[in-house]
Amino acid sequence: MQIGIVGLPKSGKTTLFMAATRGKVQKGSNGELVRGIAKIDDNRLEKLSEIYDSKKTTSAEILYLDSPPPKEGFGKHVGIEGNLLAHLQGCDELIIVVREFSDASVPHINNTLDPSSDAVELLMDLSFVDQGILERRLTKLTEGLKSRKAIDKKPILREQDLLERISRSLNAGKPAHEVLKNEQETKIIKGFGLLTTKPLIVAVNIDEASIDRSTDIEKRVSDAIENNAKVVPICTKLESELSEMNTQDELDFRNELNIKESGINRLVRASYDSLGLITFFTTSADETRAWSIKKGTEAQMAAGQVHTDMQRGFIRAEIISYEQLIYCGNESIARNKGLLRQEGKNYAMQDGDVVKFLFNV
Ligand SMILES: Nc1nc2c(ncn2[C@@H]2O[C@H](COP(=O)(O)OP(=O)(O)OP(=O)(O)O)[C@@H](O)[C@H]2O)c(=O)[nH]1
Ligand SMILES: [Mg+2]
Repeated sequence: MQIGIVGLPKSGKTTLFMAATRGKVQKGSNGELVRGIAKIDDNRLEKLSEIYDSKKTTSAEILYLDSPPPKEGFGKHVGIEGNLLAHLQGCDELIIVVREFSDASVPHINNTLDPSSDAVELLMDLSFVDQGILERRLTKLTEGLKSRKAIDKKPILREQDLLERISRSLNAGKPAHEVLKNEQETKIIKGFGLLTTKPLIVAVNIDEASIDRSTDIEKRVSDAIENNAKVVPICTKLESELSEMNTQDELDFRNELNIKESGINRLVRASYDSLGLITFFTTSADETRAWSIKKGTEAQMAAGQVHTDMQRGFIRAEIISYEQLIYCGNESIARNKGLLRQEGKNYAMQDGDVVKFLFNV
């Protein structure tokens, strides 16, 4: 899974990116965007690792991509195009960063401070890109229609109708994904890389002083956008400072500031939800590890995440839910109680499943 970060210049994209990835980033070569891996915090992982006395504990991960500052320097808002567009098209989700923090030393591109209107502007940028893609495709389809026999025109006309509906919806400020009625329509537009078919999150980069008003700010921005994107207020500067501390200092600091949950965790959770992801665990004395997969993924496909051999030679999966395992205290008690289920290749994995894949290659 990869998530692209977009936003107006100096909105705090890189600060959010550095906080989410705790600075573990790779500089992109050849005009590639900067990439970084965010580890997904999950309390369950440590507990499982203790039960199995694992040597190593590995979190699930999400890849973030940071949009670069405009080549021309600050001052002109350049749209989404070229390399940036190509990278964003390859993302599973986009995060739009809008600025609420005020800082005289960091100018705002529009000389305003209005996260709602910035969010609307960014959503319009995404729609504009999609309109361009649709227009080019519609022109091609019209050309194609001229040379076809009536019988061959049907699929083209169906596609044309769909693209025109999407285009009208975009004009009304609504994202492409709201138009799609069934699997078939989703399939037709799959290869086009429309940005507004992707789940969107609006991260409002707030001042530390605004933390108490988070709920208000969230509601205001949510109301302003004609989009069901999830809005997450987050103080990126503070989060980025906290992410550089060791775990105990970070915890003490959060308690002092009365911030119960890290903003980055809330953001990652929002991503998880909008991408429809769940977590399953594999455990052994060597390693306890969390994996993220789409809700509804079948056991054999899930096995493929761990190792292709496990998918190829899949026999069955031995599964217990995290809650049941914790309740029992360890695996042998759970086994004696008959709580380890044997599931076949079509079993739909559930969040919190602790799994052993049995396979034969
Ligand atoms: N006071 C304050 N400054 C912030 C906050 N968030 C970011 N900044 C500062 O704003 C400046 C721009 O932040 P960046 O994260 O680089 O913004 P960006 O969107 O990546 O900017 P470009 O890549 O240049 O478009 C930096 O100097 C940050 O330290 C905040 O919440 N409060
Ligand atoms: Mg930046």
